[in-house]
Amino acid sequence: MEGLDRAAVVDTWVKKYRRKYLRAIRHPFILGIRDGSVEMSSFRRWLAQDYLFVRAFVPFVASVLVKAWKESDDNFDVDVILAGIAALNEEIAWFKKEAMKWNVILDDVEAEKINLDYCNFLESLMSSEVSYTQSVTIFWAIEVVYQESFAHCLEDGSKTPDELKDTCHRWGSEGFGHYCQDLKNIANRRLEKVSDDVLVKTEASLLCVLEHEVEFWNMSRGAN
Ligand code: HMH
Repeated sequence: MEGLDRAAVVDTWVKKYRRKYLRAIRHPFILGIRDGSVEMSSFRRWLAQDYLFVRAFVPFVASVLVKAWKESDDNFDVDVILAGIAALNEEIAWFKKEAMKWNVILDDVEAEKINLDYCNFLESLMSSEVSYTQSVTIFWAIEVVYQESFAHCLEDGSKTPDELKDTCHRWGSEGFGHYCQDLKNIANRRLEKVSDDVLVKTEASLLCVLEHEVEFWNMSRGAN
């Protein structure tokens, strides 16, 4: 019974924190993309800042890969994370191309404080003191916020402008959805077996991700 109870820890957290989760995946910035009302200056700010975020996200994901290699009993984990790193390589190239389309000079962009705070949080999780289970759960959470957000902009009834669709497909596509599902399955499999201490830490850091994501959208929108 206990196995059954804890089989889907991540899902119980998403339910428990539904309101916070919705705030991250249905933010006014995303709703503005979906209904076409987003300011182009906001979109350009998001693009530039997210490029810097992704550059910092890569070493974090690399740290998750190292932990998977050391701690995981399933080769599948390394395969999924490695595919994630490969996708991030492609994503960085995409940002450079997209930035040209929007006349954003990436080399001139400085990270805003909210972005730096998020990147520092990621860096704190790169420590070898942080367990693989916690890291991979956080990795899933960061990816799924974008997946759910941008998929919403592609659903029936959305009025996403054509020039923003490429961005939405990057994270809102079915393929990215499957990848997030793989990460979620890994997180759930690991969380089933860990100590209460790791569970408590992971739950707390999951909430931090949701808060950082909301702040990141606020910053992009220019609400700060
Ligand atoms: C801020 N969160 C932020 N940027 C991203 N690119 C992702 C999540 C998903 O990759």
